[in-house]
Amino acid sequence: MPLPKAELHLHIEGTLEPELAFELAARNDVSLPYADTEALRDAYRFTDLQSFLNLYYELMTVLRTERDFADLADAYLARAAAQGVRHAEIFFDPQAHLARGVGMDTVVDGLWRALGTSRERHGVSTRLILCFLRDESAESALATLDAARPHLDRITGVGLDSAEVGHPPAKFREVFEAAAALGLRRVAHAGEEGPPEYITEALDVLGVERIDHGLRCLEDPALVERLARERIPLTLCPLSNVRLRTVDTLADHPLPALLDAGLMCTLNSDDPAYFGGYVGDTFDAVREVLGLDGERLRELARNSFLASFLEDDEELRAR
Ligand code: ES4
Ligand code: ZN
Repeated sequence: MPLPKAELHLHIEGTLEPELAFELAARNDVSLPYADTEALRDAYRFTDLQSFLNLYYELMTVLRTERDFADLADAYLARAAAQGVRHAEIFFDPQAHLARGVGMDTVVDGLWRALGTSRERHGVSTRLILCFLRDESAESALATLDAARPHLDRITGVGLDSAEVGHPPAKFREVFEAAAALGLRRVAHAGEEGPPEYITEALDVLGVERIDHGLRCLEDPALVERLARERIPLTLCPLSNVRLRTVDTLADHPLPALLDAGLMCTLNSDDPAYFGGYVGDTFDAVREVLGLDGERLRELARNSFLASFLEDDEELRAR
């Protein structure tokens, strides 16, 4: 039996497996510039975040209908459940779809078809987190939040993702303020490729409750101390860091140092279809390669529930 856990850093578009991508391409008459799933998998050799994002945005063009989004999310939830996930807080990137003429209704209604039945079908409770693309404008983020207004009963929070360097959190002050005023929870990717200052800015300017990645905090001891003191959760994604060359190998991953520093760490899969594993695979890999013992692994699993947006009683039932 895998450890029961929550997944807090998961881009639903990043769960698009090659087989489903080709199936949806055929269903929607979209042509992909790859001969077959093997040729596509061959393209999964990334040098940095941007090289991955290029493929991520290209492949998601096969997602066109409500049914596509429902199939995508359902496939993820089934896989996650099999690896012990009891609760998933799921990112989605509406701007990437709106830009292709796929409406907010299609995206949210489609995802909700799967999320709304996930508890019964997979035993996994869910939350939806709308991410703004930080390499798009602040105005576009505001327009996206506006477009999401009819769906806010199904959206728990907002996040910030895509190409980090050159797009500091402060660029999105206004939209995060608006989101907070609407009662939305806030998270942001920071310190993945960007500097430690972006982590501080995400906390102080955007008011985020968790930091997605946050690896580069280690370059600033005072920041590490603050994150530990304030129990700010980091949603770490070790397999992602290896594939995007943020760390050389998994054996070099600073997870042990982050835990030793007293940080509230969680383990997550980020874009599992692209990075070689789901969250259970991530737990297995850090156990094998980094030699984390059972106590440390249980601490990581427990942190995932504590850092989640579940309310107390619901949290206990999910465990
Ligand atoms: C992402 Cl790994 C990562 N970093 C930033 N933005 C993203 N969107 C999807 N995956
Ligand atoms: Zn991410």
